[in-house]
Amino acid sequence: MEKDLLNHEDLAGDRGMIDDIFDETYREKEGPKPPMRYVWRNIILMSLLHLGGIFGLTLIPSAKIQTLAWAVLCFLVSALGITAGSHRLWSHRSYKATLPLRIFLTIANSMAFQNDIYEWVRDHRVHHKFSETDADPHNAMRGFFFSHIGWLLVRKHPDVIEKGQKLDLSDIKADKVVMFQRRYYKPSVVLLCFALPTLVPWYYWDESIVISFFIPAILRYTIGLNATWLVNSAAHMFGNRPYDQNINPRENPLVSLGALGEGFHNYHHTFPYDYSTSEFGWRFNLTTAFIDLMCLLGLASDRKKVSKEVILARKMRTGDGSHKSG
Ligand code: ST9
Ligand code: ZN
Ligand code: ZN
Repeated sequence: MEKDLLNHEDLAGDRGMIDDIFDETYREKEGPKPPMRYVWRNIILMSLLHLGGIFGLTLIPSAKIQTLAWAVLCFLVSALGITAGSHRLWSHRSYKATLPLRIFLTIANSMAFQNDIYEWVRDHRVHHKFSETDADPHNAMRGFFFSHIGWLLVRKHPDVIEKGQKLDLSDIKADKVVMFQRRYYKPSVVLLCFALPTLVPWYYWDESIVISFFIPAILRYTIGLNATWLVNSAAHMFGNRPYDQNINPRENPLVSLGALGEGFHNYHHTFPYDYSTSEFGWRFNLTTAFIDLMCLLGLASDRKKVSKEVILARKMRTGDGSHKSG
């Protein structure tokens, strides 16, 4: 059953938290900003990963077709671990998932290696609540590079930590699957993000170990990261704002295509509790199709959806008018 939500009390009751809703009262501290502190370990590892990804690209013509198909499958599964998992389920509580589905999404999430679900959710809720301020971990006001990858290469702004500590994460702490993943995160990543994608082509169809490592593991991981980061960078800068022209996040169909439906970012920041992150159903939105399939199979339920009337009223009130012509 779809559920239409109108006010914050409904939301708090229904989802168990409202800490992904923008806090209009927050003001950045005045005075000089703290200096950036580089984290050289991350700078070196991210550079090596991207060089490895480029090397993986050059190997594509020599790879077996099964290996390429396997890399695509690994991409899709790991991407769903982020989009349907840490994003729409755990950060926004936009639908409910049964234990078997939560276990699958957690495995997929470790394959995506984007920090454990607990940390991802904590950073993502402060991103929505204090969007485009010092308390936003990937504050897009600091430019494309910072919001894309730079924020992972420096120490966090103290306000991210200060505001993040006040978030309600009780729902996440109560999820035993999430806390189990946090406890065993490192071995789960070694196994699921690197070992499994490498060993399957090498063992089952005699792919060379170099190609097995650099395409389904390294290149697939690098593309997954960049597709995700584009939501924070490109979808905060390029595109229309049909729902709220007073905020920076934009509608970016190209980003949606690469990120399985996560580029409808003006809609998403306006209605973060909508399980579909868009008003257009399955269009450019494999994640919505996946969640709908899970509901059909009885593995998910309680999809939250904003009604057409509420969307239209909001467009008229705060939109940039870009949907009227189209
Ligand atoms: C990665 C994540 O890539 C990507 C997330 C993107 C989000 C996108 C969202 C868009 C929508 C969805 C789109 C999905 C599309 C998917 C498409 C897929 C195809 N609140 O962090 P530390 C405290 S990860 C409260 O070390 P530093 C806390 O006590 C890539 N407290 O801060 C913490 O300790 P603990 C792989 C907070 O020292 C302590 O501070 N991973 C918060 O400043 C220290 O935390 C990496 O590369 C908070 N928000 O270091 C690792 N934050 O955790 C990168 C912190 O024990 N990370 N605290 O509770 C790091 O190395 C570090 O975090 C750092 C900052 C160097 C960046
Ligand atoms: Zn979100
Ligand atoms: Zn955003």
